Amino acid sequence: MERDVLKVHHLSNSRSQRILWLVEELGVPYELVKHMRDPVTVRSPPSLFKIHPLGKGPTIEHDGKALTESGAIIDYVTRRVAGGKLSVPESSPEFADYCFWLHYAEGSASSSTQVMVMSASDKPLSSRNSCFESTSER
Ligand SMILES: N[C@@H](CCC(=O)N[C@@H](CS)C(=O)NCC(=O)O)C(=O)O
Repeated sequence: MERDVLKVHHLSNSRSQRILWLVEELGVPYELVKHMRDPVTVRSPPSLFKIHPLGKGPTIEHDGKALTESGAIIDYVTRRVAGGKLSVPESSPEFADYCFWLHYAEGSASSSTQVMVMSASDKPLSSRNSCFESTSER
């Protein structure tokens, strides 16, 4: 069965940069769709909500399905699109560590990191361009 080309929905100044990095490292063919944050609210534009009801970056589309959440996207793309490249098979002794790091990033690590990032700037949240702006100022 012929499969769709992977479509990567990239939101400006966001975590979806990591998925672009991933697909470049994997060397898989993909189509890039760019979405710009709303300049006033800094939220995702309506175009991203049309792809998935959460309207988050990153989101991908593949084989007629939209998938969001970076850990899930990394797992899906490495296994299903890249045939296991950069992934770890279940039979490997490193599989448990692989699962831990893949989910720790957006689980426990992300929430505490965001608190630090958000409190590291004197600018009010409403005047920042992205969740990364406070780190790039320093
Ligand atoms: N845990 C999610 C977080 C997704 C997320 O919050 N993305 C942010 C960008 S870093 C976003 O879409 N913000 C725009 C909005 O929520 O309107 C993931 O890892 O994909």
